[in-house]
Amino acid sequence: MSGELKVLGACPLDCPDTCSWVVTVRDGEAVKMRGNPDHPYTRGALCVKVNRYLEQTRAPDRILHPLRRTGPKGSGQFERISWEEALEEISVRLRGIVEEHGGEAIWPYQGTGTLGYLQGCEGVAGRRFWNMLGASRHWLNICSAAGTSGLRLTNGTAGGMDPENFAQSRLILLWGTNTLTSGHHLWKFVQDARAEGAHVVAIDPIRTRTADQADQHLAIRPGTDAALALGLLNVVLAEGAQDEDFLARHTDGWESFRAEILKYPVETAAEITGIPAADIHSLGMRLAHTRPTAIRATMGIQRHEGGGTAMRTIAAIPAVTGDWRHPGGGVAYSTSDHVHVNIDTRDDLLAKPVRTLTMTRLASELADPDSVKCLWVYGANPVGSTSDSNRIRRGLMRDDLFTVVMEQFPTDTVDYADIVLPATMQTEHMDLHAGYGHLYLLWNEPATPPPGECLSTTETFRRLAAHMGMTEPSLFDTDLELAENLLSSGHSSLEGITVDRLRKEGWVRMNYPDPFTPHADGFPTRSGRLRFPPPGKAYVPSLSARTAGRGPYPLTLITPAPHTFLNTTFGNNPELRRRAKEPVVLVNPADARARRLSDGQRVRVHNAGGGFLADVEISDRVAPGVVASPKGRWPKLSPGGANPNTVVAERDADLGRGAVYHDNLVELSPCAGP
Ligand SMILES: Nc1nc2c(c(=O)[nH]1)N[C@H]1C(S)=C(S)[C@@H](COP(=O)(O)OP(=O)(O)OC[C@H]3O[C@@H](n4cnc5c(=O)[nH]c(N)nc54)[C@H](O)[C@@H]3O)O[C@H]1N2
Ligand SMILES: Nc1nc2c(c(=O)[nH]1)N[C@H]1C(S)=C(S)[C@@H](COP(=O)(O)OP(=O)(O)OC[C@H]3O[C@@H](n4cnc5c(=O)[nH]c(N)nc54)[C@H](O)[C@@H]3O)O[C@H]1N2
Ligand code: SF4
Ligand SMILES: [Mo]
Repeated sequence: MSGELKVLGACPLDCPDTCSWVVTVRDGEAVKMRGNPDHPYTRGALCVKVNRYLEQTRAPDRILHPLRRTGPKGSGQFERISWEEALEEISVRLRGIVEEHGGEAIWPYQGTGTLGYLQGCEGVAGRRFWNMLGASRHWLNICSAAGTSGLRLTNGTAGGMDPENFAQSRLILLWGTNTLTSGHHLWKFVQDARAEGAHVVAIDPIRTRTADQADQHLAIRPGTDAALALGLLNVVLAEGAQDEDFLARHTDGWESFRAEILKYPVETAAEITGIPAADIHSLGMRLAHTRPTAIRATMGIQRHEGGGTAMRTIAAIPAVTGDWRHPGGGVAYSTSDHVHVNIDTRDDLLAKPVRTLTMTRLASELADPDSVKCLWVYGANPVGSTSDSNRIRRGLMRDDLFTVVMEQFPTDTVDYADIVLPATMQTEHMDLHAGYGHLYLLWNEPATPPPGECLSTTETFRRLAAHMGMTEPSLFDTDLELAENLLSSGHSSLEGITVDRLRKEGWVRMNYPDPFTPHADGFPTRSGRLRFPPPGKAYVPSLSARTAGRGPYPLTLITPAPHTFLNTTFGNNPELRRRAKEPVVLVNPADARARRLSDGQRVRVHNAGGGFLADVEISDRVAPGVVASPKGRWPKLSPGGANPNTVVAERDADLGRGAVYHDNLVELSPCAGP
């Protein structure tokens, strides 16, 4: 093939912005990737990570062939085998496990490596095949489950504002979200609002790069957000600024919630949150008198024991102020619940109902030899990203466990695989995407053929089904058929959106009005009304909020999104690693002094679960008692071979069994080590 071609695609990563990209293909090779200038949310820019995507597709450590383990588990020693051999060995092992232990002993463990509806966790990838074997289901609670549950309890849906409408807001609360790192395309709309006079407040225990750019930063004590929400609403009530008409028409439980708010005067909220009462009062005054107010809350808030309730109570704010009436008012957490595609996993193929295994409970499930006999990992790197990773490693060492990993790169998880299957990257396979921070559907057309013997997830499962002699026709649906089926839900938001159109145009906005006021006339609950949190349930303090400062592990550790990696994706990219430098832990000067730690000194951050190494960065970006070290490092590329998930416990958040990545207690000890 000669000549130059432009191919439209979509960023597959777990990021709210789901960018539209344009790949230039010259003589069959992808030579350039750019943000699509025509896409209203992408606006021509990708990000520091994905600017290196093409480089990653050609990286020398890319896995290009099926592999079989030759060394001990964990050693990462493999030999190359053919697809035929891999499929045969897998078929024999899966059949044996199903016969001896039942299908539920198989755990298809799928992460957020791609959010594609075909190849990734949002859709059908593999599930029909797993249903034929009666494999366990998988509860992807690792990311946003607590907040989603909290919002659904309150609003009946987690889908709130269209982030583009932030341009019309006049008060913007960036609440537990590091926008400039974890989804920077919103910033343009924040700036548009600012140009019209909007006031921007960051509410975050860390003075992040986003907080630096905001008009005001409130350094909240971790895990106390619901108390702040109640304190702010207390001021709104004192001002008589509640929207009585909206409350009467569209909410349930207002009287008891009002009583709850009255228990949190600003002084009480100040004591709980560590934010000066004057600051809570002045923000409460702004909230009372500024319409529209937009709250951007993403996942940071809910990675805590009380995180589901925090989102639930924050979601009550725009119902009290009536902000949902106005374009530019409300809460934006995730737009996922606005996407009404038809996810047809064919559960009728299951011979009997099966159990659901919880993603963050991997360590405990693997510790029980009767629970899981086959772990099938795809789009995930649990040794790097899942809680309690030292125990996960111990489980993965089990001789009787059959571990298959479908991967692009030799991650720490791959090191424990019995069989590794080479996976395509986004420029090499077809997919359908929606964003969780905007209202567009995107099409990803492959730009090049896969390198080596890499196969897409869908193709791998088609081949495996054929190899195992399965004949159920839906197992062999092509990618285009799967995509057509996804768009066939009949929901009005998808009317007129076809695969053909998406392939031609690259992206299409779903049929929602612009501006979008999803709850101006009520909520998708059974009663049509918002449900305020019940009495006594409006604030659930997190572990750290209850116990920090006491015992052998007095410091609260936050492990937020890193600027240069996306979870552990890109954790092996040399240039991004160079920019990320050595792992650091932010420590307040007072805490450093108390431990006689100096700037740049290497310490072990540890608790009963384990520990990792990082260099101290003494900084007033964190308050006394709080330390922070970003997620996303590959353990084997980190000093000491460990990352923060060694100290993250398996505990659940209060709702949705969400993970508690920012709610762990640690101590810092000097370390002479590597
Ligand atoms: N300490 C701490 N840990 C966290 C968090 C935190 O805040 N703090 N956040 C959590 C969150 S929000 C999330 S979402 C999870 C994510 O955790 P995981 O879902 O495990 O995601 P990644 O670590 O990015 O690993 C994804 C892997 O999928 C691979 N991959 C990408 N595309 C494909 C594909 O098309 N096919 C196949 N087979 N593989 C593919 C990538 O190469 C990568 O190795 O991490 C969680 N971990
Ligand atoms: N560059 C980059 N972008 C990413 C990711 C990445 O790894 N790197 N990850 C992607 C994924 S999987 C997700 S889910 C999103 C997550 O992105 P975010 O939703 O931004 O999540 P986090 O980075 O976990 O936390 C955001 C902020 O919440 C703060 N925070 C922690 N605890 C509390 C608290 O108790 N109260 C308040 N108010 N704030 C708190 C943290 O300090 C942090 O600055 O980002 C996506 N985008
Ligand atoms: S990671 Fe996010 S900001 Fe970067 S290209 Fe992908 S969708 Fe866009
Ligand atoms: Mo996530």
